[in-house]
Amino acid sequence: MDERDLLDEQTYRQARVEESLWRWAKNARVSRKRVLQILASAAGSALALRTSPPARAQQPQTGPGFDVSGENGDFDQYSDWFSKLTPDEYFISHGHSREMRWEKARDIGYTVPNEMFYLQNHFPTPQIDPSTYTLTVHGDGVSNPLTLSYNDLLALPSTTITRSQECGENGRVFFAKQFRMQFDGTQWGLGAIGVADWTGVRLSEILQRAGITAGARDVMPVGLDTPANDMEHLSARPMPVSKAMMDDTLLVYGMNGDMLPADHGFPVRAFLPGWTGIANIKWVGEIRVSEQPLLSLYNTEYGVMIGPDYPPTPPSTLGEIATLRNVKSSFELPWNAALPAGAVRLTGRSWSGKGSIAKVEVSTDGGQTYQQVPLKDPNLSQTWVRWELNWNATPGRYNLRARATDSMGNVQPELEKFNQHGYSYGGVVDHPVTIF
Ligand SMILES: Nc1nc2c(c(=O)[nH]1)N[C@H]1C(S)=C(S)[C@@H](COP(=O)(O)O)O[C@H]1N2
Ligand SMILES: [Mo]
Repeated sequence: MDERDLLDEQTYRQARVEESLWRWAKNARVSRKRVLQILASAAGSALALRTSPPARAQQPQTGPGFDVSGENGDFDQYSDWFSKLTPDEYFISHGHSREMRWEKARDIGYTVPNEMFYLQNHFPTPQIDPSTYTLTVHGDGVSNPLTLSYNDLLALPSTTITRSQECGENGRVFFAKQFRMQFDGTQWGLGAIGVADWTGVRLSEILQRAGITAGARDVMPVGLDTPANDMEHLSARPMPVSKAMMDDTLLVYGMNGDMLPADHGFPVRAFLPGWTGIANIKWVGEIRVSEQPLLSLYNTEYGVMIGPDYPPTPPSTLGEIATLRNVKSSFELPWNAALPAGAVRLTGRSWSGKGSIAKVEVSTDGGQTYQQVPLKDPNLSQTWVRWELNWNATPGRYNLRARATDSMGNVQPELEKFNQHGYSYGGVVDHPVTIF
């Protein structure tokens, strides 16, 4: 491919996809001839890469056979991955990740306290000494490469924003439910989300000081957690310069008024409002800036929506890079909650990576009827909103549903579209409740 072609956004994305396809083919021992066939056929690419046929017409399964309350397995090997305590009272453990228990959100305000905030690590939390820590900014996209200490960062102008952060895998277990097949990876319910006040330096401030060039295309924060012998899993994910230069794209060192906790990226993490969790690289020690497209595992093989409903860009693609998050809702109740009959105050939250929330409708009869519920303040863009409904509940088993619409008009669908990794389940969820 001619290098100049990469200046076109579509070609640029295509180049990433092709690289990723070749890698996939190597791992899966697919012949070169077959890869070329796939690349030659846009429609074929989606089919060839689909590991199992999705049952698209299937209705969601209800009943006791399905549970989001945890995984089976021995997670002892992960017992000291994290620095903070992750008591069962606050978290559902999935080994190298910890999901917030939604019922605990009922007791908190708009933000999630640091000790309750969900966790997702690919490697154990590194312990970094702030007195020797440095951040380097380098690459052919800067004319004045920089090395900054922790104190240098703290001395720069600071900004605080309140925004949600959510893992792209949030809700994965509902794909298993809808499609009745196993989706690999952490079987998250809806608790891989949190809202915090994030304090830090604008990334644009640092890039300007580093003399970002007019031709710079991509900016890639790199995490210090990657083991030296495993560069394949480099904790990094590029963003286009347009996102890096936005006013609310930050290098964060404070969370909810405290120092950023070790598990959440101390001393410094990237924070990209609205974008999928992996974009918020923790423990950033290096920022690469390039006039060429940058690639990482997390914008080629992972972090990519692969499926027949994510149209390939001709001549082919693996799929669509997950960036902005979709609309979701959760009740602040345990899964399979049991509540006494009478006046029940149902509470919950809805959120979107694309805007604020315009409307929430709740059903107590499994979706036969919905009623609109009042939204509480605040209702910040790319954050979440709280809502509640007083329900006069009589004994029986119920499926509660909440369906949100964001300010851009995106509505939660009844069923979600298939994607191979099971990212971004945005469909309306049946929350089982027993009234006794
Ligand atoms: N360096 C580094 N950054 C990372 C990760 C990681 O494993 N290493 N995990 C990512 C993922 S998948 C998510 S969802 C968020 C989780 O952030 P939290 O643990 O602070 O909630 O961090 C992202 N940043
Ligand atoms: Mo994630």
